Amino acid sequence: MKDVYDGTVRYMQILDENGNMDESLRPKEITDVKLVELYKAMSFARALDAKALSLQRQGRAVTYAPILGEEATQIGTAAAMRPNDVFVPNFRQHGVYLYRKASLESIMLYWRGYEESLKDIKSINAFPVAVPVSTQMPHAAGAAYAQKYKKTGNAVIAYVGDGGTSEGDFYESINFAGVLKLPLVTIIENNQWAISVPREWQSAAQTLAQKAIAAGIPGIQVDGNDVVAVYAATRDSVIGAKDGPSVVECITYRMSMHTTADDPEKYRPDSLVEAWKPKDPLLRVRTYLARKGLWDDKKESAMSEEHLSIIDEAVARAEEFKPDPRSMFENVYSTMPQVLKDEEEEAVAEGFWQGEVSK
Ligand SMILES: Cc1ncc(C[n+]2csc(CCOP(=O)(O)OP(=O)(O)O)c2C)c(N)n1
Ligand SMILES: [Mg+2]
Repeated sequence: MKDVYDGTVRYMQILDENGNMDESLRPKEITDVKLVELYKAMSFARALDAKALSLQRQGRAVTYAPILGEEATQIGTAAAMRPNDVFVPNFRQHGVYLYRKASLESIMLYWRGYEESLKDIKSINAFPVAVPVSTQMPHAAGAAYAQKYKKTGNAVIAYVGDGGTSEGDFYESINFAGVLKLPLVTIIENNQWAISVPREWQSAAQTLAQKAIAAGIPGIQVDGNDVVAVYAATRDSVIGAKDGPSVVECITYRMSMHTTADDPEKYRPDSLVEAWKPKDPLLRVRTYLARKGLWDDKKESAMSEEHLSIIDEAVARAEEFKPDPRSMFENVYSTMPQVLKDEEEEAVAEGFWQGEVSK
């Protein structure tokens, strides 16, 4: 008998819960000034989250998937992408859309249920939201194949949840990418829950990053609440994508509900959430910046005010939007069946949705 494979998975943290930075691991481009920018971006994502949740509760959004607690995973990975890299989300990456400069109004329209939402994402090299779990992964692998075939030099950064890593689509995609050495970076946003299914019921594997080993590609685990480590790991993967794919597992925590259709109190004791509060991704950056004299309460309240006014303005625009009922019939069939044509005609004639049709 002999060993034929000897694998390890490494875990990286750079900025700890108490705001202490491991300078030896800190990427040089993450200056203190950059850290202020990342802090602001995470704070903006959090402000939007609170607003969207409250709009949904008032019946002003159809549904919403909160990202509370996952801001460092989203902003850190987004910041590590290059302008022409392709971003493939599942359904929880509004923070990434925001950092990549999708319009806020367009994001709000998505959660208001309009087909016209997220139209601007082509210009930022992003894919649309994919609700069927892990179905974005084969698309991402295909997009990575296209990048390689066309020799663009771009990477494709795809997101999948801890739950999504149990799907065949996930394995097939990283396997395909491994064999063909595609520029695919897979971010596992491990928030410890797949609706009501906890991480320990998801897989007996000790880490989700080790799934990369089976595909013959590198996998790393990072503190997903540490924006510096998330950035560093993703940046390494993005740069390494010219030689092949990799997996970055970000260990974070879903502090809120799965979506507004869910009540976590039915299956998750509060004590579990409490235990993660000291690991908050914003808190540690603020502690670090405050210690360096770069942040204080005055700056915090000025920033919050500015963020709220930007958000309120975008919400107002989204609420004024008049949807075209034809939009929900388009882009499904090349030749629409008669029954749908009839429904479309009826919807238009009745001025379905807010009683108005845009011309
Ligand atoms: C193929 C498929 N099965 C089931 C569902 C219902 N569903 C929506 S999200 C979700 C859990 C996803 O968990 P995870 O991948 O960890 O992502 P998270 O929601 O935590 O971000 C499930 C089961 C779905 N959308 N698609
Ligand atoms: Mg999850």
